[in-house]
Amino acid sequence: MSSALDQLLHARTGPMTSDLVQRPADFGLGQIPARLQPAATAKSVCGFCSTGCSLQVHLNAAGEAINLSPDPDHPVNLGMACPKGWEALTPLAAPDRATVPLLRNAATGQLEPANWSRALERFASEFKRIQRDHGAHAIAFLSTGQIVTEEMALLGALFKFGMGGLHCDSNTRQCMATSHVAYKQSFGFDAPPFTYADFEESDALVFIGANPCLAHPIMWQRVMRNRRAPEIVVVDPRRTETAQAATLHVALRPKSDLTFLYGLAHLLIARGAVKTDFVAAHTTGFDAFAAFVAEFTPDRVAAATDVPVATLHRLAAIIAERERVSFWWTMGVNQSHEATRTAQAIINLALLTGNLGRPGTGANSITGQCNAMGSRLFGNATSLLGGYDTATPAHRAHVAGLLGLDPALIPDRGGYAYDQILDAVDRGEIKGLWVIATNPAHSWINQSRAREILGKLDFLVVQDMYVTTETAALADLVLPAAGWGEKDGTLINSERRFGVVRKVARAPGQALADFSIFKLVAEAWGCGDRFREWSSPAAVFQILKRLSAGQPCDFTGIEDYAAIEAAGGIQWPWVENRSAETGDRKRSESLKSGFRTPVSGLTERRLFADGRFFHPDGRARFLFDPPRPVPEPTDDAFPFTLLTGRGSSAQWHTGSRTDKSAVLRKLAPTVQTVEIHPDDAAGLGLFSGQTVAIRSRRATVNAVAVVTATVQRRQLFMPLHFPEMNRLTFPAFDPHSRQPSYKACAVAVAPA
Ligand SMILES: Nc1nc2c(c(=O)[nH]1)N[C@H]1C(S)=C(S)[C@@H](COP(=O)(O)OP(=O)(O)OC[C@H]3O[C@@H](n4cnc5c(=O)[nH]c(N)nc54)[C@H](O)[C@@H]3O)O[C@H]1N2
Ligand SMILES: Nc1nc2c(c(=O)[nH]1)N[C@H]1C(S)=C(S)[C@@H](COP(=O)(O)OP(=O)(O)OC[C@H]3O[C@@H](n4cnc5c(=O)[nH]c(N)nc54)[C@H](O)[C@@H]3O)O[C@H]1N2
Ligand code: SF4
Ligand SMILES: [Mo]
Repeated sequence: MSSALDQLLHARTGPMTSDLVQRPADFGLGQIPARLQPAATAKSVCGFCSTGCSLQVHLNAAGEAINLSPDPDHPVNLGMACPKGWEALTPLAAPDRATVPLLRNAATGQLEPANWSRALERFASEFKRIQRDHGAHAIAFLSTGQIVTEEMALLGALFKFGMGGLHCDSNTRQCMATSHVAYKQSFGFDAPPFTYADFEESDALVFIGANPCLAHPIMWQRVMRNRRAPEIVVVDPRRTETAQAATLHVALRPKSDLTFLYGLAHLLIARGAVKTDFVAAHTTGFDAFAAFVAEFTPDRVAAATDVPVATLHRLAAIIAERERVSFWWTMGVNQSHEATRTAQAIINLALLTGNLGRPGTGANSITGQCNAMGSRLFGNATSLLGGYDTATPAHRAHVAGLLGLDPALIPDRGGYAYDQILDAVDRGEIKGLWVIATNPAHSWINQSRAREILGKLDFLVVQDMYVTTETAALADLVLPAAGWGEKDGTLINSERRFGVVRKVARAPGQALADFSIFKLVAEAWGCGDRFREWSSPAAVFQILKRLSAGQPCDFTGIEDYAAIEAAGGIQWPWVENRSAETGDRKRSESLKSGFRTPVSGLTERRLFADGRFFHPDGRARFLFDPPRPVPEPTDDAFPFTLLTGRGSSAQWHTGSRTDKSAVLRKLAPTVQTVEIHPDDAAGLGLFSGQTVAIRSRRATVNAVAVVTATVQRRQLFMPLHFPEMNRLTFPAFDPHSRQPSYKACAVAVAPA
């Protein structure tokens, strides 16, 4: 173990990615100091959002990043990047980076520096003591959609097959659990069907609960390249940046989407817009669905959603008459008390109109974090590695066989979801928690209770790039992690595309890649032997290929990282022996012409072109349930609905990375704001710039008022990027996905 540690710490000063780097001709920049002279360029996929933009990182002769620029020749971003991408290197140099392990001194209550050996020894001894005293499942982890796939897979495998744990989840629960469950139930596998070319090839794009102008700016640029004069429909209670750019904005009542979507299905069926051939050949359950939506008459739907009957008809006409209709959804759908059925109501619209598997169509969930898709496939939280089912003995045996493990090591049931893990901590059932690359003491719902619960743990380990996060402040042990740009591995973007991230900078002090930390924990635990083959991210990539073989996500045709880079990323599935039919020629033609053209091959592919879904009968399912009332309706005491979400393209979640950039700080408010309608502001005597108090049944939080008609009357909007905000939110969850309903609770507002 100490020799493994020595090797790792020593390797930190070893070679970077220089072997993979292209050496351009001399730049002729003789006056510039050597360490700032560009000597070479590496490519790396951006580590913020799920778009997966490719960045060119310019390196000095030592192989260290000097600066970066968007990759001009990449099928995802076509030479563009948003402010976060341009600033991706800046957060690495922040002064609050975690540089050594920190252990809380029981006597003083302070976090104090410790060496890695002592930190790892404490980690193992505390977690083992907890297991001895309270049972094997009294430890848990909460992880992320923001580390590389190889790290996610190693973490899940180590925890379950090495440490004997069961309960683990990630921030993907806050974000993508709904899409995961909705696709799995409807299509038979968690499979977003689209490719980004679909943004450019639609005749109508319907965005539901999504604000891509701000949350996915480069995807939005792809929409702007659409030359088919598309209808752009935005379904969002707020008049967002995206809604302002739309041809039709449907400002529905918050959390009335399910009724609204059933109302659209009703109208489409009434108009005879059902693609009966497609429905008959490729789906089941349509008749029951048609009978169910018969009751969702326009008058009833209008009353329940505040959407005028004429608007319902107009949107139904757009969907019925346009040849290629694509539906896109994000957090306005996924974060709801009835999120899974809402996502499936969108899927149902695409199924009944036959808008799947063709260019410019699809029921398309846009993911959020850079590797949300990796965590959905290889996080090991909700399903076994590669999308296998934990409860099926044959699947467990298969996975164990592929990993060379005793099948008895593989748990025979799924563990708790995120909220259930916290409840178990509250009850005293879980005593040890390991938090990796997420900041629950800011981002989890109903924050006052969340922080209280974290305080009940016997031992909290936080593995992060920074020592200053709200969660690190509560930790008993902080493990210093390398971040994006300081390690290698793959990310999977929203359109199922693998991209490679490269080590282009050295992590500060003794910070280590999460991969190395997991390996060291395995050694400290005494289960390192089970993970000998998991020797490097590149080696794990080969294991993951094996796990994917024969699954819908099969990517056995991708040779290695270099093949991914050469192709500009590769979408799953990409099956062995098909690598020869590359789309390379078409790709360069379409890039040259300045337009994307529908391509099939290595560069871009969509799913379900053959109409075969992943259920054993090959058919997609129509799934539905009656809408339910919102969990916390407004009343006289709390008359406003509080909406929450992204506030600017320059801010990322809890701000731990983006707040470190002076450029990004200039592009966004640096204090908590709240948006309020002019009529409400006038009625309450509030004005822009004034500090107001937002009160819910759980807490009161101050914010600076922004008076604007982008929110409707009796609605407020607060960005999630400031730590107090989630003290207001009401803990409601979707029953199928257990995703929190962050976007609706009842509040009051008054001058502070
Ligand atoms: N700049 C930036 N970009 C990001 C992120 C970031 O933090 N900063 N985070 C990334 C991540 S992880 C994610 S998941 C994505 C999220 O991306 P989005 O989902 O697009 O962002 P949000 O602002 O959370 O929510 C989208 C919209 O849902 C609306 N909404 C609220 N309630 C309802 C409702 O009941 N019905 C409907 N139809 N709409 C509703 C909100 O008004 C909001 O405009 O962004 C990713 N991109
Ligand atoms: N009210 C409200 N709350 C929300 C939402 C909302 O819309 N409204 N959205 C929810 C959604 S969709 C999401 S995804 C969550 C996000 O919530 P979080 O995951 O809590 O937010 P981040 O700020 O992205 O936290 C990531 C952490 O990982 C660290 N980190 C970054 N890279 C690495 C790495 O390589 N290794 C390690 N070890 N650490 C690293 C960062 O420093 C940071 O502390 O927030 C959710 N919370
Ligand atoms: S759009 Fe997303 S992936 Fe692209 S540069 Fe911005 S944050 Fe990075
Ligand atoms: Mo997210």
